[in-house]
Amino acid sequence: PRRVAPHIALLPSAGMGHLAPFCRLAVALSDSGCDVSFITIQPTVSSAESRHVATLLAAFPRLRPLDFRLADFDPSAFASTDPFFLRFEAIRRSAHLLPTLLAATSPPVSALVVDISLASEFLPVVTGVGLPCYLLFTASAAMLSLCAHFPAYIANRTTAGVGDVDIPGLWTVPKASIPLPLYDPNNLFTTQFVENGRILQKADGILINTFYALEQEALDALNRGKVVPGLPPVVAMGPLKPVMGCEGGSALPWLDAQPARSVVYVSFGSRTAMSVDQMKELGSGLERSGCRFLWVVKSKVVDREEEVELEELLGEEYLERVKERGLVVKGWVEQEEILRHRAVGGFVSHCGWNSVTEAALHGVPILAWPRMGDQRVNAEVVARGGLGIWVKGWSWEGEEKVGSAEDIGERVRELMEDEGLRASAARLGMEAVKAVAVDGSSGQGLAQFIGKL
Ligand code: BUP
Repeated sequence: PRRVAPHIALLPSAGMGHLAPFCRLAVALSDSGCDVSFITIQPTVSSAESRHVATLLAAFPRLRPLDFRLADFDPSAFASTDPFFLRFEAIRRSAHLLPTLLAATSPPVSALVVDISLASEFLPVVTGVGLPCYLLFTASAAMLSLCAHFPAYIANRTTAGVGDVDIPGLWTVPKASIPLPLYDPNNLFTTQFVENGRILQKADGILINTFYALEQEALDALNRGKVVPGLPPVVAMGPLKPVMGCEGGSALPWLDAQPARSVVYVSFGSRTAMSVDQMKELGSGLERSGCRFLWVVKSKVVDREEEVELEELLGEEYLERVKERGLVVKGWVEQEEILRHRAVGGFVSHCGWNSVTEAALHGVPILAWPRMGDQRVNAEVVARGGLGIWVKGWSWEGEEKVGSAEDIGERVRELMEDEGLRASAARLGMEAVKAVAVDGSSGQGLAQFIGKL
């Protein structure tokens, strides 16, 4: 009998860091012959997300959009919470509405892939209607190890609060690298994180956007039952290939005019705001480095609130002084096109996991400046994996202290001049390309996942 293509529904969560890997997975599955439904939730928190979804669906009309209307949610009980975490909660509390949405699809859905941040609420609902439920973990395998071990850590700790966390089979994550919200057991994010960590064992599989050459140790520890016994298969599929080109090519003509590998690209991701003081110090560090630079500036957590002009943030004089060597832009750029560009030779990054995987895919060395959340855990992966350098003293969430302009300038020069680092990042880039080929470890991971359905 002719085999029918599986129909896979994908449920992403809030924030570009969560949305981007789902878009990539959707296209990879569809390219492999699967029928794909892409669950969307409107309005999105950031405008970057809504533009991204619109572009995806326009570029790939074979993906079926499924509009998920959330239940009413009153965020007032969580006054100072991050807007993205609040949206996670709103989606989580709408889990009971999913079966009705799925019931309306034709052909019937054969499996769900759900974002890790939604796991503990959606997994029981999905398996309750008899469907296989896979999770997509949107950060590093090292971070997945922390997530899987954290419930046991909390249950067995002898002192209140959080200290260094020794992950069985991997390494010790020092207290300073633990995401800040996890220090507080009553934080909304902590509750979600612990509940999601507890339910991992019940999933049919855990998909992850990483690859063996970068995270062999963590992937082996997870799959050999060292981190937690009884985990389902953890399937590395990365680096998932970026899928588009939406807009914002404004930096490209400038890049085209620069010599090969002469430009350092500077970005702290879509949701990490920087204080004005910190930004000025960074600006002056970039100037001191003497290197050419392309710097994407962001001063608000949610892009819809971004109002201040660059001149106001950095001063007209600064912009005038650096204009021969530096392009400073506000708003969205097409990061993947930039990292792929021959003029780019280094990346000062907050180490959001998508950024790390994009740099790895193109063999661009990273100077890690993690600022919050999982980013220090990811920065450790970058440093251990030979993809970059990490200066541990620079400021972190809630810290006023800044990396000094002098120090930043020196480290940026080091990033751009260290031949050994350039070679090891390039090697990793070649490994990444091999991994995602049809017969590579990640290509095989994807094929096996589809095969099971
Ligand atoms: Br900013 C920016 N252009 O201008 P991360 C980001 N991106 O293409 P984050 C652009 O958004 P979390 C821009 O290439 C990556 O795919 C970038 O994801 C793209 O960090 C994505 O790197 C950003 O994971 O999310 O946004 O801080 O904190 O959830 O990891």
